[in-house]
Amino acid sequence: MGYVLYGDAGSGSAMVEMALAEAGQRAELRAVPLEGDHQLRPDYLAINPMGRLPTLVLPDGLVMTEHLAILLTIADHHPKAALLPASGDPARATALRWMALMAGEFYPHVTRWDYPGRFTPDPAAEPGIRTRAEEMGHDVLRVVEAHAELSGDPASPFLLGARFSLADIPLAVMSRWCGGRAWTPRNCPRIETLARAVAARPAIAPLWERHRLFG
Ligand SMILES: N[C@@H](CCC(=O)N[C@@H](CS)C(=O)NCC(=O)O)C(=O)O
Repeated sequence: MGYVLYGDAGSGSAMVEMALAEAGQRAELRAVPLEGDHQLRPDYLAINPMGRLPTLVLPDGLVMTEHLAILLTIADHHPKAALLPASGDPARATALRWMALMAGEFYPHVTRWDYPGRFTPDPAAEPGIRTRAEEMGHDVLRVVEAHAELSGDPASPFLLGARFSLADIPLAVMSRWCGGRAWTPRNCPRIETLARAVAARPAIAPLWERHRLFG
């Protein structure tokens, strides 16, 4: 048995597909359309009780949820691909810092943006929740733009300079969400350079296209 990935186009499962592709791995894809809330159906909740995408089933049958844990596990399982700096390397701490920020601070705003009705009983309040989620997501990107060591130079575009790491994938993908396709190029040129460099990587380019992350 190989990897089995539950996901949907343009969702968090795109990040997992990209990480696997960088490791030279493929997954059997199982569609869980967010349209129609298939992620909340009992058969999927039995696999991922949070009702979220992605879920990755490892070749040994272990079920993994939470994209950050999944990406770190992929890096552990494929050490030859060197998807993250080695334990003890300060560059690893930098990569983990930005991965954790995107997972812990940015992703919750995506839920508010996608499902504002979960956060208020008042339908009239939903547009305001969505607007604030978008603004707060953008604030997170502004922090990365200003404080990560991003050069903005296409020759050295990544969070670790010229060295690509798994940390670049969530930043690139999430920079397209919550209105980011239009906002990020105008406001975060260094992140935009990183996103374009990630999108151009040979292993990732076809996935970036299939998940329709530009335009
Ligand atoms: N903490 C989760 C969040 C995943 C998440 O929110 N995924 C979205 C799709 S990008 C989702 O499944 N939304 C459906 C819902 O919340 O019902 C992770 O990091 O993997």
